[in-house]
Amino acid sequence: MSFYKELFLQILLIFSLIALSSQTRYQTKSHYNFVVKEARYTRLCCTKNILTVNGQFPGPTIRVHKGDTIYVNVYNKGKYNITIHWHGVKQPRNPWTDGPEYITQCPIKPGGKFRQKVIFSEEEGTLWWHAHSDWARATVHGAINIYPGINSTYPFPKPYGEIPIIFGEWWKNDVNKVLTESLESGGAPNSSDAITINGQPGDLYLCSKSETFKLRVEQGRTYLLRVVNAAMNLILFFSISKHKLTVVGADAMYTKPMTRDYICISPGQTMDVLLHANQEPSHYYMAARAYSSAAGLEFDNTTATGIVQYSWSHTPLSTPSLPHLPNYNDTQAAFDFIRSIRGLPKKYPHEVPTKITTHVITTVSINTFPCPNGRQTCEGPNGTILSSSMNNISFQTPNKFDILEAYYYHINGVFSKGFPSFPPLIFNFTADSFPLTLNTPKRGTKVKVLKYGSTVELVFQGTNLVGGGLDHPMHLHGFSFYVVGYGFGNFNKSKHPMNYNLIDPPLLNTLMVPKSGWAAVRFLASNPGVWFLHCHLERHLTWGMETVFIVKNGKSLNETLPPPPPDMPLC
Ligand SMILES: *[C@@H]1O[C@H](CO)[C@@H](O)[C@H](O)[C@H]1NC(C)=O
Ligand SMILES: *[C@@H]1O[C@H](CO)[C@@H](O)[C@H](O)[C@H]1NC(C)=O
Ligand SMILES: *[C@@H]1O[C@H](CO)[C@@H](O)[C@H](O)[C@H]1NC(C)=O
Ligand SMILES: *[C@@H]1O[C@H](CO)[C@@H](O)[C@H](O)[C@H]1NC(C)=O
Ligand SMILES: *[C@@H]1O[C@H](CO)[C@@H](O)[C@H](O)[C@H]1NC(C)=O
Ligand SMILES: *[C@@H]1O[C@H](CO)[C@@H](O)[C@H](O)[C@H]1NC(C)=O
Ligand SMILES: *[C@@H]1O[C@H](CO)[C@@H](O)[C@H](O)[C@H]1NC(C)=O
Ligand SMILES: *[C@@H]1O[C@H](CO)[C@@H](O)[C@H](O)[C@H]1NC(C)=O
Ligand SMILES: *[C@@H]1O[C@H](CO)[C@@H](O)[C@H](O)[C@H]1NC(C)=O
Ligand SMILES: *[C@@H]1O[C@H](CO)[C@@H](O)[C@H](O)[C@H]1NC(C)=O
Ligand SMILES: [Cu+2]
Repeated sequence: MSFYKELFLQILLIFSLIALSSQTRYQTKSHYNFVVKEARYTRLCCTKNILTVNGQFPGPTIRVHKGDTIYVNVYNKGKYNITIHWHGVKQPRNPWTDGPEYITQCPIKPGGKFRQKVIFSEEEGTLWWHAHSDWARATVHGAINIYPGINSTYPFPKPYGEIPIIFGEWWKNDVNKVLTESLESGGAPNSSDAITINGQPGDLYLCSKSETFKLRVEQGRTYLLRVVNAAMNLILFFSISKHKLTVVGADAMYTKPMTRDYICISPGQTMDVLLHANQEPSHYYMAARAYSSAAGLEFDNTTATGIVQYSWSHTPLSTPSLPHLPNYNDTQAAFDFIRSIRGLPKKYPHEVPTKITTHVITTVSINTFPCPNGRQTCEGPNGTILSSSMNNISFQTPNKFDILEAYYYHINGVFSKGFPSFPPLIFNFTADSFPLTLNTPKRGTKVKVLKYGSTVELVFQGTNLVGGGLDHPMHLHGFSFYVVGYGFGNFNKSKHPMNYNLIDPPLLNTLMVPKSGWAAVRFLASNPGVWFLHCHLERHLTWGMETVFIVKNGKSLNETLPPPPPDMPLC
């Protein structure tokens, strides 16, 4: 390149940087094209085809301002049925394009297309999108950055840079094979072979070092990490060597700044985290590793790394050291962190429901079905088939038609009402052992119907059935809820509500129900439609740890479900 051309480009760059930094608006788009297709990727010395959006893994980032409405044209150029979900986007009065397969829509078949409207309202911070059919979300996912609205700013000084940190799980084999094999065996699906940070496993895995994710920083600057846990089955600890992490947001709502050595994040959750690059210019490892509380459960026990690389430090003094992470079974460390996240009611006025019209208490359980006569392989514990349930119902997802359209068009036989509001059997949910007869749930497609405007208190009670209990990240579509209480042991409705936090609870869409414990949330049912409620550990979802809330129409037109878009995929 000639000297003058280079000079010209340099000047252009400087001017565009000045323009960018003085700009209060970010670069956003109102229309996106998502082409779902296979692409070849090499990780851990093996090459395989994975399903992607636009050939990218992780997929493209969606950038919007608070309150925007966008359209995403989803083209299915792959071999499988697919749907896309906008995780944590409340989609007021628009369940039609929310995405969960056979819950709100029929899948987009190979060769098909669906134009999905995504309506942002109160969300601000980080969310993500992902496939919501079978296990496709393992590789079909990406971040959503929601910038402050017009004339508004962050509740902290504007960060110098914003970087997505997306955790994933990588299997050497095709994830569809992993799923199919586990359904055929009745046992637990194989653990993943690697954890990834922005698609890369990092230095500690075979053939990965040259592509390790690098975060380049300048000393003295502050960066906003937009952290997404897109892993399938792993709650994760994450930390950066010699640096503190300041959590300022969770699930696209700002939170009271909280500075820690590590974070704990479950599948489905997102966090906005400030990183102050305030150390000696050098290279520092970031690392993510599993938190897995279930006794004896096999899990991916590997460590993903990335590198924080200060500019002007081309020759780091020595190999960087790994940050300290809590032990894989340190429930205390996980919950000390999770329970400390608080809302910011002064800046973002809270309206925590205080008069509750609808109480729902539901167990979340791992279960087993006895081996049916004639079946060859039952590799669950003691020759059973693994399952899971809420209030002892293992949810059977319809496979011919979706619940939302069945509800809207009054089509019988797709779902039934009457999801129980309380556990059908009261026992010591968190005992050390149980009669075997408690292990087997019922099968059903039961939904809970809520009146428009009801104020709901929903308590999740973990049980220790089959395997002694573990944590469950429960996710609700269409709403954010206030997490008003957590506890270990059995929930006691005359005792525990007295200690609820109604002052500054965090407003989340995914919460972690502690191992051998419970968690309570409250929300206002003001979004008519059909909304999925499920564990975000993919294998639990596969086994039936889910249900559906149907919120009926309110009185006025603005509280009523509008008709579906004309191009709803057909079954
Ligand atoms: C933003 O600020 C400008 C200038 O003060 C004002 O004209 C405009 O109405 C504001 N917009 C909104 C949405 O508040
Ligand atoms: C699952 O793991 C077993 C044991 O390591 C292995 O034989 C099998 O091929 C794996 N299945 C898949 C689909 O990767
Ligand atoms: C995890 O892996 C480390 C070695 O990498 C090993 O020392 C430790 O025992 C493993 N833990 C579990 C629970 O498998
Ligand atoms: C965690 O695991 C270690 C060994 O891997 C064990 O020594 C320790 O007791 C466990 N802690 C808890 C809380 O289960
Ligand atoms: C396995 O099944 C046998 C016979 O049904 C039963 O006696 C035993 O308690 C079971 N063990 C477990 C761990 O479920
Ligand atoms: C339930 O079981 C646990 C574990 O054995 C025990 O600590 C607790 O006291 C029991 N609770 C009740 C109400 O019996
Ligand atoms: C679930 O329902 C089945 C079938 O009615 C029953 O056998 C089992 O004991 C129930 N389990 C629990 C935990 O309620
Ligand atoms: C619930 O708490 C109340 C008040 O502390 C207590 O009297 C009652 O025994 C508890 N119920 C159970 C089932 O533990
Ligand atoms: C709908 O409109 C009515 C009357 O105009 C108003 O009272 C109500 O708050 C509105 N509801 C929503 C959800 O905007
Ligand atoms: C894809 O979706 C269609 C429509 O619901 C369904 O009939 C078909 O069985 C699905 N294919 C697979 C492989 O699940
Ligand atoms: Cu779960």
